[in-house]
Amino acid sequence: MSEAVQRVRADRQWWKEAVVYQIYPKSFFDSDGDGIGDLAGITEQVDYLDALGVDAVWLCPVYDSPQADNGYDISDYRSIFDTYGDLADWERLLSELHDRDIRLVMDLVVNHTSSEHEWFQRSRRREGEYADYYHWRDGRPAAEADYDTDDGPADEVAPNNWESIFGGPAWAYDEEREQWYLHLFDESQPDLNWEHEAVREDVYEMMGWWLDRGIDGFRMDVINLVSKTPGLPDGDPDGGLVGAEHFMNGPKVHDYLSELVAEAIPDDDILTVGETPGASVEDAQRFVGEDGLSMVFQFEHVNVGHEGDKWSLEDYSLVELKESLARWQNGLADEGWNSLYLSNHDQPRTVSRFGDDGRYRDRSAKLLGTLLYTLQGTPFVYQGQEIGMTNAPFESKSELRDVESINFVEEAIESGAAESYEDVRDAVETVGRDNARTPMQWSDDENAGFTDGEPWLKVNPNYDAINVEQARADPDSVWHYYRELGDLRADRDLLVYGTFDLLAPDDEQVFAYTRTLADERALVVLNVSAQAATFAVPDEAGDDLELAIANVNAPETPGSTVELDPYEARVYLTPADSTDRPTTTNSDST
Ligand code: TEU
Repeated sequence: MSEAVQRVRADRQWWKEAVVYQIYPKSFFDSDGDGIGDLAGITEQVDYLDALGVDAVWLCPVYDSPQADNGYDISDYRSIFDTYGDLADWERLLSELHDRDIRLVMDLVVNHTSSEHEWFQRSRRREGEYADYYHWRDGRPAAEADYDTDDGPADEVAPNNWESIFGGPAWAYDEEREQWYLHLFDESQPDLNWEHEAVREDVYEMMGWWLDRGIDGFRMDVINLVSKTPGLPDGDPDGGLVGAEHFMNGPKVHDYLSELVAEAIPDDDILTVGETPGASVEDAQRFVGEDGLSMVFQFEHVNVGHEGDKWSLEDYSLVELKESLARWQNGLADEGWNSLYLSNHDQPRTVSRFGDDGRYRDRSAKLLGTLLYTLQGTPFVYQGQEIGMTNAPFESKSELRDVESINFVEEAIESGAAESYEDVRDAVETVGRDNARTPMQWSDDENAGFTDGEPWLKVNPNYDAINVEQARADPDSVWHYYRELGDLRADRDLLVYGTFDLLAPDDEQVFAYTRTLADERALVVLNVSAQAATFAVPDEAGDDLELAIANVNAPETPGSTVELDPYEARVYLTPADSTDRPTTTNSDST
């Protein structure tokens, strides 16, 4: 047995071989007709998840919350938001998932709480140890500051010039405590003071409470923001998000993360995926190395084309995207493990962002699925991605629900950068988070079969053509293609543990790479453009490659030159033993 296969055997982990399905509970399935998804609704759809072949579910926050940020503002970590149900509903979901060998990963939001959380209420009243549970500071005399805040007492401004990720100052004044508190997100999401040991102990105890109830892991919200530079000094006013150098990957972030893993994670069978905006490969090597996380969500590839400004999105350069993904593939090949995602509840829909949600929606959705399932790492599929759901039209500001997008529109109009919503509508429809949050499209029934009530957020009007019922009835659909990709990946360690090598890095149309495990090889060729493309198969791709899956009718063997139609995707594999799957061609209807 080769050394490579021995290493695979040694490094096996369920979460490396798993496909994880992300559920945004508010938009998945409404079981009681109030227009809002709920836990019983997810439980009703567990057979759907099983049929799709997912191995784990990442459940976005379902905890008690005033929902200022749709649950990422938690007021009680040990109870369920009543509109979603109760703990009994949650336990039923867990057991139904486990009965189908589907694991459950909960969202851990501990960089901040809701301002309605008991900890914050006691902190603003300076009650005992809670007094220091958050970052409280006196204001700065306005005369001494080169920035302004329209909150707080006259002649006083916020303690420093940091900006919130949701826009505006990162500080709010609290009348009861007569001090300012830090909030890197909405002002109803005060940041916890991780310097305070009692805070960390409370967090670890809470994590233990959920682990005792049988969960299989945590997705950790903005976990690399928990350490701030002591003294909370001003940020570089010209540095993009002002202050980020003092709260992204802060001085003690590795101390806190390795302590969290040591104190709260019993063993590495528990999946821990840290969301780490602004993390580099080198940061990630420490997060998944010495700190002990299973993996992280990095943002480089989803920021390609943004040039540092969330709301301006140019057509992305494939060469840039390939360079970034290849650097992470190679950067974490030996040290740790990659997470793989192309969208989530904060990002535009995959096919609208990286593919073509018009003429080539079906084919490009399959191509992006091929990329997600054949890179090295754990694929995360966001609800609706498996049927090729797209971004949605938002005709007016009143249709928006996302605090970040609403803030953006209001600030643009207040600052005069925009005269009306129309001036920023394109930006909202291209990158706004509500795109990802429109209700799941189950059928062409009213409200896409999501609810019998009035949906909390509009349903994408294209649900009559794009929905689960239609997709499952069509063997050539994106849904069935995702299903087959899952089977292929489950069948071949090569696609899980094989090393990654990028081919033709400067090709502006074709994304091609090999995966290698001992003497087994895979060749993946993707034409990520709406024009035909030619790809010369290099010798190192080797011969005896056979077609394993493609999104158009493709030749059984690659030959020396591959002629690719627009958004054509092919995966060739060297024969493995009897477990190798017969060729599957999921020819499209373009
Ligand atoms: O997101 C953190 C984060 O990076 C996002 O705010 C992202 O930068 C932005 O939305 C992109 O538009 C996490 C959660 O995923 C997000 O839903 C929460 O709003 C946020 O943290 C605060 O908890």
